[in-house]
Amino acid sequence: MKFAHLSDTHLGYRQYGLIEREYDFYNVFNEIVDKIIDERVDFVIHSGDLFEIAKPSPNALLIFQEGLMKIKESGIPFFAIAGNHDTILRQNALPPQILFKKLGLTLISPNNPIINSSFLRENDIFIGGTPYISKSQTPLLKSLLSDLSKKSEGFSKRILVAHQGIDKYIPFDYELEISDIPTSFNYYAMGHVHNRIIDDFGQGRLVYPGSTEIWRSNEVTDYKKNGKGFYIVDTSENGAENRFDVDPINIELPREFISKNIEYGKLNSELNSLESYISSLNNKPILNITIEKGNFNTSDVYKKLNNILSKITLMFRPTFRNEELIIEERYIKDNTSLEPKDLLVESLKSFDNEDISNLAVDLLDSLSKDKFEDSQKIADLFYEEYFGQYETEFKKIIKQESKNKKDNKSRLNSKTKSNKNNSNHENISNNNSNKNIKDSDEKFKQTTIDFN
Ligand SMILES: [Mn+2]
Repeated sequence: MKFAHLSDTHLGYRQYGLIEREYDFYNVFNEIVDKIIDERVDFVIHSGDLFEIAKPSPNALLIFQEGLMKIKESGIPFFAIAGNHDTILRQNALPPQILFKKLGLTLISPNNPIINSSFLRENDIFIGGTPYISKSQTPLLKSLLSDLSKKSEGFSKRILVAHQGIDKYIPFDYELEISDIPTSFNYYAMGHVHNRIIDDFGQGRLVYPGSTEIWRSNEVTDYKKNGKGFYIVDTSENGAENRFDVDPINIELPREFISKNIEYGKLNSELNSLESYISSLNNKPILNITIEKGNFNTSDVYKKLNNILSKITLMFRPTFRNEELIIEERYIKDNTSLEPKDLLVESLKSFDNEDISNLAVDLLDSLSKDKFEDSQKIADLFYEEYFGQYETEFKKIIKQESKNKKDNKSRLNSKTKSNKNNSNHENISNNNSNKNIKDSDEKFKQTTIDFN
């Protein structure tokens, strides 16, 4: 048995507000689709953050639709869960993946582990998982994981799919401690962490395929070390033990992220060599450039950089460490640069929260370019991520009350209800009556909504 595991494709993400970056994410995804088909896998697992936002643009939806259709035409089932980016923290909200049910995508939910498809049954495979669950709901997450562990008993190949941070790999922002995770699975198909991780855990392997493109510039280091792409997982049938071999399939990213420090005294020669290096590239790079060591007029240097670099890079971000200014800065605070971005990060240090710093930098960036719509989106996303859960706490109380009422009502209808509970997703999706559409809604309330 052989499957492809990928995650965090973030389709629709327009990094730095640049349409070229949006297309980079699409191009990488298309390449992955082709490679998945070439590999003749038995199925695909996508561990969340398929799209950048929970209400993707038609462009992003179309790219995914085309890719998924190719995969479906090759007879390959596609299993997915919703990540934090695919989740709207609102009652009755459905993840965008739901749109692709008839094109071969099956959403995995805790109540619906994948065991019924004929291929999986033949091969005695259990695939269970949960969509992203926020930190405030960790007890629920833990209990769902332990339920899934119980449900998987008796299957010979047990796969868990989740989109969560684990303290061992992401110590400042996680929902699960490694000891919270049941050890009974053979393969932990994880998403959320954007670096690539393959670890031994429990009775198998714990794997984060990482993001498929550079989503934040701090992912460059891992890209250079471990590459980006997806994994092919192969179980050899040799011996009694269930061995899951994990092989990376690397995708060369369309565009380089270059980080360059130049001493002011060597500005001209260094710029020349940088220019000739960039002209050897297929696509315009993103360039972070720091000019340091020397007394110089910042705006003169900026003009020079702009003349040379604006044409040959997709974007360049200059930082100036002018010695004269640095001396003055030391009176303010040691090692502080006068870049607005750095000052902002410095002044927000007391929050000790990288997300808040990122939010501020993103807003500074988009607002200074008068991108008000983008800024609003950035702020909305942050709000939903951070305060949606408090809002939800409040809603939970209201919901509990209405649930009590409903429970009373459903006791009266227990006969019909139990029939419905036995019906699987397929039955529901094939039936177009209003009643069943509502029922399918209800199902998602149990899976996605209760988690928020
Ligand atoms: Mn992600």
